[in-house]
Amino acid sequence: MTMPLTCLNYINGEWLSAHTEATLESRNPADWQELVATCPRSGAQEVEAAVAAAQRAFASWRLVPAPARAELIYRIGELLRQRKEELAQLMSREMGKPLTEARGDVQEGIDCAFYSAGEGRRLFGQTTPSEMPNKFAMSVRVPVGVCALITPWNFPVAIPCWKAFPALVCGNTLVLKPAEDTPACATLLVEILQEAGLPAGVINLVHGLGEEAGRALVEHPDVALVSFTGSSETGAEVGAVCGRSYKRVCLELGGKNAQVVMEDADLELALEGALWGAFGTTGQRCTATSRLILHRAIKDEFTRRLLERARRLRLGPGTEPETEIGPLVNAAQLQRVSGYMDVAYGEGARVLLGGERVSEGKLKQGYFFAPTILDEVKPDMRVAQEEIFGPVVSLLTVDSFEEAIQVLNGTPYGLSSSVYTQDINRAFQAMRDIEAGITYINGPTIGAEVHLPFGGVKQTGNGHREVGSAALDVFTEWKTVYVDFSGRLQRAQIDNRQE
Ligand code: UN1
Repeated sequence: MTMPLTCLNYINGEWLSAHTEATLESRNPADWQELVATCPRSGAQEVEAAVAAAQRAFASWRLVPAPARAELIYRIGELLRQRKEELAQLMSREMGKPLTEARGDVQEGIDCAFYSAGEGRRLFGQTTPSEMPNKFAMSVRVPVGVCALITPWNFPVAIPCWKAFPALVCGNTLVLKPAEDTPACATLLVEILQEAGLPAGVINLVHGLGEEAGRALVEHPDVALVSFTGSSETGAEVGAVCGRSYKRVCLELGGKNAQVVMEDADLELALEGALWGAFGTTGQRCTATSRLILHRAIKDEFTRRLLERARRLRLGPGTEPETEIGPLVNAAQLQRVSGYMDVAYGEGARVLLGGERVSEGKLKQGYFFAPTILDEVKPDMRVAQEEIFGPVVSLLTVDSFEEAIQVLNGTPYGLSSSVYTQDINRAFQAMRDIEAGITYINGPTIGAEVHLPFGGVKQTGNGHREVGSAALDVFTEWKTVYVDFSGRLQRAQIDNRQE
């Protein structure tokens, strides 16, 4: 067993403990006896220091030319590449995802570094002719200021990276409050940012609970922007606080993503997609497939094959190479997912597979939950409407393509979606009519790439998108500049009108 790590806050270029002695523990969810790390349980005082440091650093960081800021992000990308395996191993121990997936998580961060760094030489604005003679008109992007990044445990490297790198290239300074379940991943990531040579105060790290450190950060008057990924309930609260204090806020919240399988689909392909989408990352992705909407003509055959394959999925610690499904992240999530089984029984759904914790042999000290398939689910049942965030998929039966789209759209969320069909007309109809930020044709609901916008509609978000060039719209303000070189007062809308 490896010695537990002592994670510290990183404020103004220094590693510091909190003012209080209180610490939080990060334990391996595959074996809760193993303490992976401890971190400070920070509060308002640490947040105050971190925001002040970010505020001071902003004065000079915003003036560093964007291509020079980008050089540092390229260096971060290189360092992440060198330390990919170390980060992946730590992630797998700290939050449980299988190593192959943990490597993918770090890779997403690397991709994001190189993509964002490229923006250092773009960050395009616009020029357009003025309506007045001898006058120049343009718009340029300027940084927003101190940004608070509040990130979840399910992508402990990718999500902080995809928020931080575009924000930094744009000239903002940051305070990162990572999830309390993954302080070690966040600490190692910030060490890499430090090693790359980011000036003191440009990135600050404050560990702690959402209710304490997170709340203090969101409420802090010098924070100009909050980028939050988490539950819709917390997101609504974050949004309300930001609304009252005129902060810019970007919310990435829940999902109830569905995969439709039509009667003309390539069933084997749809099956692979369903298994990966529903059970990959133990269903703990906001993009996870939690509903399978099956055309009646293929329902029985598809279900038979799904059961056969899902039954064989190997549960285990993420660090073991043969593991396909890791544990849930903590006791609270185990309780939440188990609780939904009571809901499912109560509503009259049929549990075809799983439905319970698995604790045999070496799994006895872990938060393992069996891959679960619920049948006879009706669109309005809670298990078909609410985000469960575990390896649980609900089967819904439909009689037509129109009904499939209607059922797919019939939840308060709208993140990811998928349709398996060979019919090009249906594919295009789906792309047009599905209410979601992301639609896959003949691919599962998970697997977004970092150079395209990521985010959702309805209660999944508040109109913003992460990554891709869309991230620039989150992390910059437009400044419109008019330069009048006529040497006289020119009144727009008035002096150029004869009538
Ligand atoms: C998330 O679950 O919050 O598309 C992010 C995917 C990943 C990102 C998921 N690339 O599943």
